[in-house]
Amino acid sequence: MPNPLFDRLFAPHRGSARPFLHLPDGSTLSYAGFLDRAARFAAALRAAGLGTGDRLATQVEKSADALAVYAACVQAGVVFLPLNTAYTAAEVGYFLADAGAALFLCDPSRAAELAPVADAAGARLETLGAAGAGSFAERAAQLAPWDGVADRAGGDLAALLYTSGTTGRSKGAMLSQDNLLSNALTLAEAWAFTEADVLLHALPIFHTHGLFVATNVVLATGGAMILLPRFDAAQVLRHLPGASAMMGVPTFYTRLLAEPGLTREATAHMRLFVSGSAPLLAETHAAFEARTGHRILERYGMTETNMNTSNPYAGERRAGTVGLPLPGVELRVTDPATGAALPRGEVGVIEVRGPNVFLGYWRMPEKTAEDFRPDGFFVTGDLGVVDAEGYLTIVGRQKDLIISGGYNIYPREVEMVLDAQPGVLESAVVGVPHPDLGEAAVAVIVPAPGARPDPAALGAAMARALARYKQPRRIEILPELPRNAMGKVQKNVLRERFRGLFA
Ligand code: MLC
Ligand code: AMP
Repeated sequence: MPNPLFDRLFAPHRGSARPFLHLPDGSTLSYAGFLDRAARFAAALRAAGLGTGDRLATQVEKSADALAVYAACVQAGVVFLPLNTAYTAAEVGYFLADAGAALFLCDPSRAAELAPVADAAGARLETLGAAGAGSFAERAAQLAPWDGVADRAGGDLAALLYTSGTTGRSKGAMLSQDNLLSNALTLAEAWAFTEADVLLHALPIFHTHGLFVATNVVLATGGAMILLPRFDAAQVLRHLPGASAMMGVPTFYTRLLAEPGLTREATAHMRLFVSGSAPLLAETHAAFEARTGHRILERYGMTETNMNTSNPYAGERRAGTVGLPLPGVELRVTDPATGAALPRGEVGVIEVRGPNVFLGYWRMPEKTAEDFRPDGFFVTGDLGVVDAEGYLTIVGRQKDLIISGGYNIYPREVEMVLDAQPGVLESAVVGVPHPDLGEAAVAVIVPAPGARPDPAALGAAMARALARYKQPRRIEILPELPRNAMGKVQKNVLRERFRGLFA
């Protein structure tokens, strides 16, 4: 039975003794071993009653098993929904309910805390820990590997990745098999990946970058990955000699530059460094080249669209730009007011169309309709300009969004938590430059008349509601927020005022 994603990315490796994952404990998992693990998980999914189109949510630590669950979902036709390990129980509860997840896998250490939210959402809870621990892994170990493959079409849903909305409510981006497969094949070719590659993988695997860009490109070409639990500059440097390529967010590169061990010799055997998910400063690009001789290849993507543009592998990599549209991706820049296409050289909203662009937002037809043009172009909300040679530069964002260390923070979501606290009249959350994270969130609070909000209480309220990375690094108190004639909060004024906070 056809299942394009499984048939192309996974099935060709069946029985292969080639290495797929080099793990932190020094062991190596072959493709055959990985697929056996996945097939046992697929059997466990089926035994739990999950079938094609059902949703499986995971909030688990990065591991070979966590990746094998992704493979199992593809094999069994189950929609994969990975969640950031930093999400609080309150955040997780929303995703489970909104997605209608049938099964939720969490780390054994958080089972007690998360059981009530899984229960409330009607999701069955199982656990998955490191190295075969957890009820789901134990159950799978008892089962024979499933040797079937679910029947899926290219247009069928493969994954649901949540991305926050400007209204504060997260939206599930529906990614089809074709969305993921087309992008994996395009990137593998554009970046010249082969089975000889070893990718140093230090990104989280619950977002597009680490999950689809990194993992699918390797699966498509049969190379291997050094799977590190998280980014740690010293650890990355230790593992570089065994790698040929690395993908990271800009913070990876600024942190590596702070290490004296980052030298031309240490990176001599590397053939490619890729950056994305947030703007890479031209000075970081230049500093990295001066130290290592490597010109970082910057690309631009989004959860909803996978990767859209990339600097060329063989041609000129222009610092400060995100390169050219990838093959098969159409890109235009339009007037934010009229939607009319703009000529090269003019700044406008970036719109994209192609096999990489998602199906729409889960159970939000109005929101989906709002973000697509009638001719099928998706409005990214990023502002950009295309130069005479076709290179795209991202100059800003139309959407109110902070990108901190490659994670998105939607100010509205944080403001809603702050506004609900006693003594807070209103709040505004803005992103200001941060040397390590690119941008960091700052909350500006206006106290209610006569009130003196307690910063510790505000911090505690945010810790209950929001993942740590979303919690503002600073809370500033002002008597009022700057507003324009229409009464709209002038966030640019606040950004200017606090731009030196972390300098
Ligand atoms: C961690 N913290 C963050 C943070 N990451 N705060 C703000 N922004 C972040 N990105 C919190 C921690 O919880 C901790 O809290 C404190 O900040 C300091 O942590 P740290 O030890 O310095 O952080 P670290 O664990 O090293 O993580 C930093 C990081 C990580 C940059 C390595 O955030 C990371 O791996 N980012 C990659 C994100 C990513 O993959 N994005 C791709 C999205 S897909 P405390 O309690 O100690 O104060 C996408 C599409 C595309 O965007 O185009 O790719
Ligand atoms: P996410 O919603 O997490 O997928 O984040 C997608 C957003 O990250 C995009 O809409 C851009 O704003 C931003 N982004 C991704 N890659 C780049 C890049 N290379 N330069 C600047 N911004 C980027």
